[in-house]
Amino acid sequence: MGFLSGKKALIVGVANNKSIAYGIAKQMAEQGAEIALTYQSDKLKSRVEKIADELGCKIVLPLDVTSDEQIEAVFSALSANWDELNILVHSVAFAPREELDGRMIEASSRAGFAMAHDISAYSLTALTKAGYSLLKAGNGAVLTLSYLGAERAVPNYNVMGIAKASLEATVRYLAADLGQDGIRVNAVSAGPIRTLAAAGIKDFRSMLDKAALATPLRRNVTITEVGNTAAFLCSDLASGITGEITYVDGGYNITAST
Ligand code: NAD
Ligand code: 0WE
Repeated sequence: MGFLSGKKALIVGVANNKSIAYGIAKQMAEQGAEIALTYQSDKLKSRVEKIADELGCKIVLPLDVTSDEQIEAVFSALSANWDELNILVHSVAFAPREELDGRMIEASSRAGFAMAHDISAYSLTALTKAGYSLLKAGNGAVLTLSYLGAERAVPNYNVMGIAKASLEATVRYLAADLGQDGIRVNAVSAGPIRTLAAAGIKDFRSMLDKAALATPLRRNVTITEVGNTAAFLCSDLASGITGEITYVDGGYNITAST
């Protein structure tokens, strides 16, 4: 029996089998959790349905996090099937591609800032708000994905770093507010991983290789490693942990460059 047996989890952010959310869904399913998945658009529907089959998920729903109507529809569909929600995983980020390339002073726009913050940061509050009663009934654990660019000025990460800083602050404010309801809120700050989101980034391959050399473990991390830590943080094994940012980055964040 796995350490998540009997737990019901909604996982938002699977695009394909390289997604960090897929690594999380797989490791949570392996520990006995029952999983529901969402897909951003019709383009991703069939791919996510295939993954749902593989993981034995019976619930697969459309969800664009910029739509309050779609968010409401997801939780009303969920409450028709489940009387509680134990785990909510938020693994979503987006900024206009042009804003993730070059100098901050040139790449930044008001519209890009608004979009990055809406999709990558506010959506955590929006989902938690809409899922509140189900999460309360299930002593829920909420988990999101961050990156070191939230706290350090990483070249080209630009507006996404600012949105991740907002996301990490959101984790602390939600944790402080929802502790009284038995709901925990945490983040994993992952090292760079080659996913669909990373595929759109210039020179990502050489970034990965450079990061590996500068990392205590001398390698990059995998979606399985992120998935295992996510499964732990959302389980009763982590019942005393809330409001935390846990690094799954091979130790990169503790180093100084020489
Ligand atoms: P991914 O492309 O597989 O996942 C990103 C997901 O966001 C996709 O499933 C996409 O459909 C979804 N998404 C984007 N806009 C959306 C919207 N409007 N509505 C609903 N869904 C939307 O890439 P990933 O690397 O697995 O990214 C997942 C999370 O991990 C992101 O928050 C990312 O910032 C974070 N992260 C990634 C890395 C990395 O190097 N890949 C490192 C640290 C943190
Ligand atoms: O959070 C991310 C990337 C998120 C992301 C990726 C894209 C690519 C395609 C958000 N929006 C978009 N928009 C697109 O049009 N990461 C942590 C991965 C990442 O992205 C970087 C990184 C790292 C690491 C961008 C610049 C520098 C480092």
